[in-house]
Amino acid sequence: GEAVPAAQRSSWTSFLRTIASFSGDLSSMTAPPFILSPVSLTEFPAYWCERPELFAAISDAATDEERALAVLEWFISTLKGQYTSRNESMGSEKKPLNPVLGELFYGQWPDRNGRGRTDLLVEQVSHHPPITAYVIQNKSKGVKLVGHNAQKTSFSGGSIIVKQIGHAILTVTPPSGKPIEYLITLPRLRIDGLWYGSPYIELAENTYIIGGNYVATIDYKGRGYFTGKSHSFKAILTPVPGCGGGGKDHVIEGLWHTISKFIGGPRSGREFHDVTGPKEEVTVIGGEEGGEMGEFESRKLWNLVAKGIREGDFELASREKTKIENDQRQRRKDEIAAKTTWKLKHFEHIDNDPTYERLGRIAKISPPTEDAYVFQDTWPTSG
Ligand code: 0T9
Repeated sequence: GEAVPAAQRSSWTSFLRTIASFSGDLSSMTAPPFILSPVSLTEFPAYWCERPELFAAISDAATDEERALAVLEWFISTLKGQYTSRNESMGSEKKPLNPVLGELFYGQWPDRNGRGRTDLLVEQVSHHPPITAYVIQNKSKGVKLVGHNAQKTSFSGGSIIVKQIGHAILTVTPPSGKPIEYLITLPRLRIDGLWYGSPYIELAENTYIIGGNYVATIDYKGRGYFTGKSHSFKAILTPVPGCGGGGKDHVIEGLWHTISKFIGGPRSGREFHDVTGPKEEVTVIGGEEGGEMGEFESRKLWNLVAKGIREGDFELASREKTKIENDQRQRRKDEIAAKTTWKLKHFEHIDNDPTYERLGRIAKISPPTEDAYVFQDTWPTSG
C-alpha cells in the first residue's frame, strides 16, 4: 500500500483483514488514523444541492417532459460531489465520523440571481444501524427533497460493496398546480483501491427516478478489464404509457463526474449535463436562537475530534471521541432506567411509505415497500 504511512502499514493490513472477515456495520470499526475524515456523515446530504441553480430550475419546467429532464440533470449533477469529492479534497475516500443519535446539521445556500434560498436540515435518526434523515427545500421555488439513508456493507474480491438502503422523495409544487412527486432510489457502491490505502468509489447497478409521468433508469458502469471508462452511465427516460407523457424516449450517455450527452431521442447529439464548473458548498448555520450552535450540532459536537484529525493530533481525537461515546452510552442507560426513548426532533418514523409504494409500482421496483422518516416541518429558529 503506497498511500499508507510506514508506521500504519500493519494496522491498515489488520483493518483490511477484519473487514474481509466480517460484514455489517463498518462505520463503527476503528480504522488507522491516516484514513480518518474529520467530517461526519450528517454533512453528506448537502451533496444533493451543491448546484442549487439546478435544483431551483426543476420548478421552471413547463411540461412533464421538461421537468423529468430537469430532475434527471440535477440528480446526475449531484453524483460527482456525492462520490468523488473526498478524493478531491483529501486525496482518497476516507472514513467519515460516525454520527451519534440525534446529531443535527443545518445549512443553506443563499439566494443568488433569483434562484431563491435553499435550506438544509439533517438529523441522525438512528445510531445502530446508522440512519441519516434529511430535508432540502427551496420554498420560494416549491422544490423539496426528503429522504433517509443507511448502508449494508460486505466484502468481495478485495472491495467493499455498499448497498444503500433508503430513498428520497422529491416534491415539485408549481405556482398554480398540484404537487408532483418523484421517487429516487440509490445506487450500489464499490469501494476499490483498499489494498493501496487509497480507496475510491465506483457506482454499480442502477437507480430509478419515477414520477411526473416519466421513469428514468440510470445504469452505472465502471472501468472494465478491456473497455469502458470509470464513472460511466447510461440513462433512459421513458414516458409512462397512457399517462399523457406522449413523447419519445431520451437516451443519455456519458461520465457522471464530467459531461454527458443525448445519444438517442429528439435531442440526440446535444449536451445533457456538465459538472466541470465550480460547485457551491453549503453555508453552515446554527439552529439555536441567534444562530448559535447547539451541543448536538455536528460541527460543534465533533469540533475537537475534527481538530485532532486535521492537525494530526490523534491523541486529542481519540480522547474526545471517547468522551462523546461515553456520554452516548450514559444517555442510553439513563433512558432504559427511566423507561423512555430518545425523541427525534424533526422526523417521525413510518413502516411503509405510501409514496414509495405508489411510485415504485409504476416501474415494479423491489422491494415493493420501504419505511421512511416523515419530516415534521420543524425548521430551526434561525436562518
Ligand atoms: C450517503 C455516500 C454515502 C452516504 C457514504 C460507505 C461510506 C458511508 C456512506 C453512501 C451519501 O449520499 C453518499 C458517499 C460515501 C459513502 C461512504 C464511503 C465510505 O467509505 C463509508 C464507509 C462506512 C467507510 O468508511 C468504509 C471504511 C473506509 C476505510 C473506506 C474508505
